[in-house]
This record gives sequence, C-alpha cells and structure tokens, in this order.
Amino acid sequence: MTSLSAKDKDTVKAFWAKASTKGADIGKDALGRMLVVYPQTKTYFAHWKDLSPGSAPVAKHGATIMAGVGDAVSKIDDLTAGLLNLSELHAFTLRVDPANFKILAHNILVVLAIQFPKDFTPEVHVAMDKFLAGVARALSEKYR
Ligand code: HNI
Repeated sequence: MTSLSAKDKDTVKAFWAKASTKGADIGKDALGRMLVVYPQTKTYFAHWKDLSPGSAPVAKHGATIMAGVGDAVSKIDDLTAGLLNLSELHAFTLRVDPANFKILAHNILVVLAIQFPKDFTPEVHVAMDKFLAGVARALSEKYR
C-alpha cells in the first residue's frame, strides 16, 4: 500500500490550492468522462435525465464529488476517519461497488493532466495518484 509522505502531502495541498478554483469544472469533466469510457458506471445514475458529458446533472454532481475531494484534502492526515461517513453512505445506502472509486480516481487524474498541463508535473502526478488511491481506499473502508 502506497502511503503519502510528508512531501507528497505538501505537493497535494499546493496543487489543490490552485486546482480547486476550477473544482466544479474538473468534476464535471471527470464524471462525464467516466460515464462514457466506463459505461458500467452509468447504472448508479439511471435516475438522471441526461448522462451525457456536460449535462446539468453531470455538472451538478461533478461539483459535489470535487467538494468531497476537497474535504478529503483537508483530512489528508487521516483519510479513513475523515471519510467514514461518506464511506458508509456509499456502502450501505448507495451500494456503489468500490471498484468504481478507482475508476473515478483515474478519470480525475486524466482531467487534471488536461486542465493543468504545466502544473501537472510527474511529482504532482505521483502525489495526486497516491492521494486519490488513499481516498478510494478510505471510501472502501466500510465495505469490510
Ligand atoms: Ni459519490 C453521492 C462523493 C465516488 C456514486 N458522492 C455523493 C456525495 C458526495 C460524494 C459528497 C453526496 C453525499 C450526500 O448527499 O450527502 N463520490 C464522492 C467522492 C468519490 C465518489 C469523493 C470519489 C472520489 N460516487 C463515487 C463513484 C460512484 C458514486 C465512483 C459511482 C460510480 N455518489 C454516487 C451516487 C450518489 C453519490 C449514486 C448519489 C447521487 C444522486 O444524485 O443520487
């Protein structure tokens, strides 16, 4: 299991300080991309009228997800405790297969690379990859 070093955490926080100003945009694109590239993820959002990239519900929920990611940045020192409620919600109420957390994390990384080509250095890439893996792991906590 890859854990975040103190330096990784600083890198995540510094990058997030900039990226979070476009949080809603990142979320909209990442969620829209996930639903196209991994269509099995659409089952959870079957109650939405329009699941296409950029649609109103995709934009709205993308912003919600990125607010959750921002909250996780503030809880980076203990993601398991910090995301416990959100893990419970996804496990027991929403019943989201935890494999999907990794899929969304991948899509967020892709969008970060596209939207922040200069800032998304290999160092930022590895720190954000570890962080999002940590978020996925913390969200999966209540499943076991
Ligand atoms: Ni997720 C609701 C955060 C991954 C399916 N999700 C939320 C909410 C937050 C959130 C915040 C709103 C909670 C509330 O209402 O109290 N979700 C996150 C985060 C990640 C994530 C931080 C990972 C980085 N969620 C996923 C994935 C799926 C998913 C991968 C399915 C593929 N989430 C949902 C669904 C809802 C949801 C479904 C309810 C939305 C609705 O409109 O019904």
